[in-house]
This record gives sequence, structure tokens and C-alpha cells, in this order.
Amino acid sequence: MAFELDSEHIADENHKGIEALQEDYEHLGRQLARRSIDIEKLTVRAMAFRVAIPSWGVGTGGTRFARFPGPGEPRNIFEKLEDCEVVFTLVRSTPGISLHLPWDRPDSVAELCRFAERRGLSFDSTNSNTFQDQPDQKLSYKFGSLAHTDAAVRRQAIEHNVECLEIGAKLGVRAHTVWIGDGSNFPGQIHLRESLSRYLDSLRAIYRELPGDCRLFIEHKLYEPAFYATVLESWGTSYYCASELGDRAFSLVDLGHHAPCTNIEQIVARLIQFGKLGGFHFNDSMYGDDDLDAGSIKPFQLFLVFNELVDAELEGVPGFDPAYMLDQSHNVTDPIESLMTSAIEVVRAYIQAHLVDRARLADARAANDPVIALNSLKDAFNTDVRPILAMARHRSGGAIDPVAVYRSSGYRQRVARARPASARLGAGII
Ligand code: AOS
Ligand code: ZN
Ligand code: ZN
Repeated sequence: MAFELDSEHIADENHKGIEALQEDYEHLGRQLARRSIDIEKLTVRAMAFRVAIPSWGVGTGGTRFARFPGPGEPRNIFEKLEDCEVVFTLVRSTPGISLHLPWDRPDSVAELCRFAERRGLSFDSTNSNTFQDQPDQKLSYKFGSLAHTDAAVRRQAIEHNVECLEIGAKLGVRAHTVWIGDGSNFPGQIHLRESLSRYLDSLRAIYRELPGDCRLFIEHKLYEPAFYATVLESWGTSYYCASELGDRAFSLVDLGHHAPCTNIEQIVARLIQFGKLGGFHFNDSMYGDDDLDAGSIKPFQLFLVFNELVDAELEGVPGFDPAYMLDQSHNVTDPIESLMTSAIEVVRAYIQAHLVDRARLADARAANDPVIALNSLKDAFNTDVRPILAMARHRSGGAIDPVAVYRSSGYRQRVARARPASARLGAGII
């Protein structure tokens, strides 16, 4: 049974909002014209922006205490893609899918490709998993994977990543992302330098197998599951490893993987400057990791990150080509609603960053005028660009109000009937 949002339903719902949107859009257009900004150019940019959806994000996540499954959760990669299609149909900026292996390992790669293509979807990256044991697995990752003390475990983890590369090549992905849970939970448990050397050696073995058009992204994370010392704990170590590996290895920044109060936009700027920014996992957090939807706690931080990205884009920094992906765990929301809302937030930050008067900002910096410099950013951030985002969706055939259209479509109720709950799903703490 195929699930499709009826285009007539979207058009009917859009009809209710188009007059108000037109009015708001024209008003904003006049405001921006006074600042010498052409609203139409921004709308074109919003229509072209892409952020990928994680296949694991359409299932309900959990904490180590509990997981409360929602109705109609997808039970396999095909059902996950059906949910991703809903997000794409309504927001239009999310045709790319980040695939997770082995959770999404297909019986037939060709069939998976056809299934995605028919829905206008494509695969953006593969993500390996050596942070869990799988039922058919020979050796355990309890004490690590790529950095394990036992060469046989490291070999097994390397082979898994190489399998991801092979599948990814058939799917046409542009990147393979490696995040490992390796590290230690107690002081003394691992040799801090030797574990990093083992990790790097394993990465070298993976890198050697990288198909020509694919990039290797390594994802750092401050803590968890290794609460005392994580092997790839910071952007500095990530940068070092990416540099050691070669030109096609890059650092991936997951916004949730930093200590509170960390200046993430500065990390982003450093990685751009050193030619090693691979991409992002967007989400938001109060304390740690991908607890919350993008932009729900620190929308200004998201804007400041995009301010660095747009600055590099406009300057034409050589080799600057970051991949944008969401990586979130949805515990209490309908994942489709969270993903749509987050995708819109990311485009919001991108468009706002394009509103920065960069000449004014440069002058303020030259004059050592922090007030005007900050105001240059705040003027952009405080501009309500929602009419641009809604118009971009509308013109691309999506929804003016995606959550409202989704709710009134009855999609969740339909899949709840068609997909009886299965005992265990892949998503948990991710
Ligand atoms: C883990 O904390 C990382 O954010 C990973 O990027 C990701 O959530 C995982 O690979 C999904 O399994
Ligand atoms: Zn991540
Ligand atoms: Zn994470």
C-alpha cells in the first residue's frame, strides 16, 4: 500500500493561506527593498537549499530510561522512505536521505534505488554503526571498535565500513560518515595516545577503500557512551585525523556534540579556514547531543553558524562544499513534524544569514565598533523571513503550512493502521 499526500489536498490547504502569505510577502519585499535586498533572489535561494533527512530520524527515539513508541512507526527502510517522502513533499528542501547501516541494509540495492527514485528521493550519505552489537556479529564492540585493543575487532569494524562504502557507491552517495562510541568510562581504562593511533590506523584502512567521488566524514563527540574519555572527542582531534588521512577526509560538526557554552560558529570558521569542514548534523540541545529539534533552543546560534557558512559561500572559499544533514532523536513528538520543523529552521538560518549587510559589518570591524557589528547581525537575525520560506515552499509545490497540511491529511492515522507496532526499532539514543 503506497502512502501519498494528495496534491489536491495540499493545493486546497494552500488556497486558505495564499492571500495572507501574498500580503506578508509583499510587505517584507518592500521592507527589504529599503535595505537594497531583492526578496525574489532570496526566495530563489530558499528554493535551492537542501538539507538531508536521517533515515533513523523518522522512528521514535528514546533515552536510557525508556522509549515510548508512536503510532505507525516505520518498520523497515521502505516505510522510512515513505515517511521521508512526506517531509519532502511538504517542505521541498529535503530530497536527500542519510542512510544507516546495518539498520537500513537492503536485500536489493537496485530495488531500494528504484523505490527512492520514484519518490524523488536520493541517498546523500551512508552512516556506519560500530557502536552496537548486531545479532549475527562475531566479535563484540563493548570495549570499542575502530580503536579496540584487539586487531580482530578492529578488522571487523573496518570491514563493516568498507561494506558501507560498497553499498554507498551503488546508491550514489557523496559521503560516508563514521561516528564511533570508542573511549573509556574510567580513568586508566585505555591508553589515551595509543587508542587514538589505533583509531587513525583503522580509518586509514577505510580511507584506502573510499570510492573516487565519495568523501569521508569523521564525526566527533564530547562524551557518551565513553563518559570519561572519548577517542574522537573534539574538533581539534577530528581536524588532526582528517589532515592525516588526506584530501577527501573532512570533519563533520554535529551541533549537539559540544560542551554547553562552546562557540560552535568559531569551530565552523576554523574548519572552513583549514579546508576541512565536511558537513553538519543539525539539531539542538540544552546539555548534550541531539536531544531537540534544530533551532528550538538556540536559534541565534544556528544563525551565527550560517553566518560563517554564507560568508564563506559569498567569498567563494576554494573547496567549500559542506553537506547539510539533520540528526535528531524525537522522543515526544511526531518525528515527521519535528523533521519538517527542523528543516524549515535550517533554511530560516541560511536565508537570514544572507540578509547580513556584509559591507556594513566589515566597516564596523575596521572601525572597531562592536555595537554596529553586532547590530549588523541582529538586524538580519531579527528579520522575520517566514514569508520567504513559505513562498519558496509554495512555489516548489509544497505546503505553506506543512504541519497543518500533514495533520489534516490523516497520514499518521493511516500508517498507524497499516503498520502494527513491531517489538524493537533501531532508533534509541542516537
Ligand atoms: C551519535 O551521537 C551521532 O550523532 C551519530 O551521528 C548518529 O546519531 C548516529 O550515527 C546514528 O546512528
Ligand atoms: Zn550526529
Ligand atoms: Zn549525536
